[in-house]
Amino acid sequence: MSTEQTSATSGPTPVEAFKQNILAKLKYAVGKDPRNAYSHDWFEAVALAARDHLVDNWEETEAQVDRKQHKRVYYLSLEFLIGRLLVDCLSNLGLLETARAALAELDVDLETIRQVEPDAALGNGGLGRLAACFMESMATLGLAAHGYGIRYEHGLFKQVVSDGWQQEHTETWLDFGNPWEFERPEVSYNIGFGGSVRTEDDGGEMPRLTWEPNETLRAIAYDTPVVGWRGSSVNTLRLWRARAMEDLQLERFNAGDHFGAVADVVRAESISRVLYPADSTEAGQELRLRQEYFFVSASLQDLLHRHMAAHGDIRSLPDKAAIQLNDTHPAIAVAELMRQLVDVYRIDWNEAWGMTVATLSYTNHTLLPEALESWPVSLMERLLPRHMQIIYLINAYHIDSLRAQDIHDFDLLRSVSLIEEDHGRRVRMGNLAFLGSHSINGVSALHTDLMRETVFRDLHRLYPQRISNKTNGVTFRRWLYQVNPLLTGSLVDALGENLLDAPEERLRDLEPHADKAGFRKQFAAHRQHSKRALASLVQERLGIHLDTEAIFDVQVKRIHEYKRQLLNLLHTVALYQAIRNEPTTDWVPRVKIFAGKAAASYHQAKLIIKLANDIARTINADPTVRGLLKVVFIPNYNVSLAEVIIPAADLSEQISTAGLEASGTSNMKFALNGALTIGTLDGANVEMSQLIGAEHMFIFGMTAAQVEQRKRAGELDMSAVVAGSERLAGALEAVRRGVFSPDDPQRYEALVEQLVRDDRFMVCADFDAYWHAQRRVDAAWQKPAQWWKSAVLNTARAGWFSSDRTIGEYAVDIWKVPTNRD
Ligand code: 26Q
Repeated sequence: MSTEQTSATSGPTPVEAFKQNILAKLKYAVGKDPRNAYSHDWFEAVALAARDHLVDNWEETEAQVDRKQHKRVYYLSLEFLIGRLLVDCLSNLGLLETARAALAELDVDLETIRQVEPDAALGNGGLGRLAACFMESMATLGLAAHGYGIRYEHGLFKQVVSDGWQQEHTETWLDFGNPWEFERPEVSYNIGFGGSVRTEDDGGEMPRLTWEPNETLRAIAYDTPVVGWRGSSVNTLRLWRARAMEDLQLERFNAGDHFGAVADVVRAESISRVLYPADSTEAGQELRLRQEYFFVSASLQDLLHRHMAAHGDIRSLPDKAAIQLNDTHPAIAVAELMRQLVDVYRIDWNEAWGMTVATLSYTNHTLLPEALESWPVSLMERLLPRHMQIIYLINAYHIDSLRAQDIHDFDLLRSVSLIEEDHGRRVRMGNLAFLGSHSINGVSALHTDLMRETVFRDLHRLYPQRISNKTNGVTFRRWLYQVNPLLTGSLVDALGENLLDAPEERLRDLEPHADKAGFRKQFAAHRQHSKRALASLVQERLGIHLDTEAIFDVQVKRIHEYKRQLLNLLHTVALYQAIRNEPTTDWVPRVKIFAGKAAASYHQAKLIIKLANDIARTINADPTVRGLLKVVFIPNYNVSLAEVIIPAADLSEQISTAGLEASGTSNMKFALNGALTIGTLDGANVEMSQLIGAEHMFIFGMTAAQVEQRKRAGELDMSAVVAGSERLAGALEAVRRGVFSPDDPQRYEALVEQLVRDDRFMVCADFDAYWHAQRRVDAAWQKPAQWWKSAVLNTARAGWFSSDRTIGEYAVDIWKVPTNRD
């Protein structure tokens, strides 16, 4: 790509200047000499040198928003799954080739030092990665946006696979420091917990209520710059770290209580110690609620402070700030903003409520009932007594207003209440976020429709204007330009350099190239290149050789029953048996690639990982299928591994039970890089099939409506289905009998039993349809002209799935802010 900065008319060349800056950083900031510098020292020096190039624009971006008094956007998220930043930063600044050349002159390979940067894994999966893509798109579109979250000392656990079982190891991304962050000790707020509420008659209309917490800690800001494409605007991701008010209780220490003297410190600082796992069974943990309130309170105090400094009038908040809640995780913001406005700024309740609703908006990411957050009233009362009062009051006013509108239906009132009465009294965070927001959105068309019909059916009837759809997207800078520079080069050659500035529109111009044999050949050659890179990673890490001429059939994502890795594994087993039974058939060589983490306490998911590894070991050791089928489970799936795997995929597995995957975002990344999708009509797959064309994908299986119908009818026993499908029966039987687990033949008995007797995720129900879709894949692969035409068209038609398009929609419909494209 030739997006480099041109040299000035005099002075050193950009490469020379960058090189000198790297050397200066290495010496004066890292304290190393080139002769004894490790890769990590070089990484740090380059990161610091790159950082210098964004600081001016960072200041300028902030100054301009201040000057023009723009409305600001605040994205509140407990997760930001950022990954590495070096190439992101260099590439958006147009410095990638400059840095590469400068390092080459120093005998250092950019690719090597790129690999030593740790992944910032401050998220579990899709929701966290979406937040990271959104941050980049907001900077690219020139929005005055801040991200707010927690600076976890330990991100998502590191997955080690030992004897086929997942083990979790602590992740330590900060061990060698973090050159991207700026600690701001002067930006710090008090955060309270517990205590009581004091009522005080100050002669006004209403008594003054003051929360008097019995525990207070501090939130300290750490800022990371987020550079937009071409470096034009630079936004801030502000992450909070928890600190005790005092590092040491000296009196206790002097009295000899050395551990007791630091107990408060440990307790306070545990709040930002570790990312909470996406595991609903642990959802009731007090620490999680503390994390949620901690970062919400710090963020709201910070943004209110900024608002008052810029505008001096709290009442203009809804005109000057839009706050987006990423799922219900920050939903306590509804009560906290009310508390700030009513108790601190002394705004009257009704006006404060109007301001709160006008400022907040909420994105829902799941319909799974077990993943909907709710907190025991008793816990709320103990930890956040004033907020609990406020929630009761919001609820009371709401129910009153419904009664005033002559709505008395008891079931309806119960379903829209903020308090769940059935399973012990709990606060429903989804309902709180809904009532406290002027906009509620789903993340794909299907998911939004289902939201209207299921979780928020009654609230939607009361507020039919509030729910809208904002289909997810991904940033093309990372998921195309950075991960696939060769393909990007061909696209630029074909369509011109300015493709890079508006790919969501310009990619379509690629369509005619799908009919050109020469272009298809280039496209396929780039895929070969990426497949070789992945094959060498697998060889290095697992000692397994992959044939890069085979179809690379990839399913990488969190392990979850609804995502149906089991369906893919059963297909793998059935294919294995078919190849053995019909050796004369002209089988198409396949490599089945799996990766993904299971929540630590999700036993079924961990068993699925073990099964994948058992199947892989057995099949890879069987000489009868050698060359036709290989299976690998690559440990520790993370953003960096995704960057290697996605451009190397021929086939993208998006096979969730219809109605259960809210959107999916890897589906978009794969299609953008030209993989063909085998998938159900679920989440954003539906829109992909409309925009890309179902004839360029392999769609199969039950629809969401059919799944719903089956569940309602209670038809989950699949014995008859299994009896009617020889292939399915054969695969299940092999797993049940212990063919893949001779060391423990009963290991998968219960798992198979459940698939047959209680097929909640429609694995057996969809098996035959999936098998036949896979045979269509084989047939298509055998017609290369057709396959690569479809591949090119996938890339050409994926433009709409850019997060720039998504953010543009949020900006216009929800936040009411202009973008630099307007
Ligand atoms: C909740 C309570 C307590 C502890 C953890 C959690 C928790 C944490 C993370 C619940 C859910 C998550 C993550 C959800 C998630 O990643 N959802 C995915 O969001 C993507 C972006 O919208 C969608 O594409 C995926 O379909 C959706 O599964």
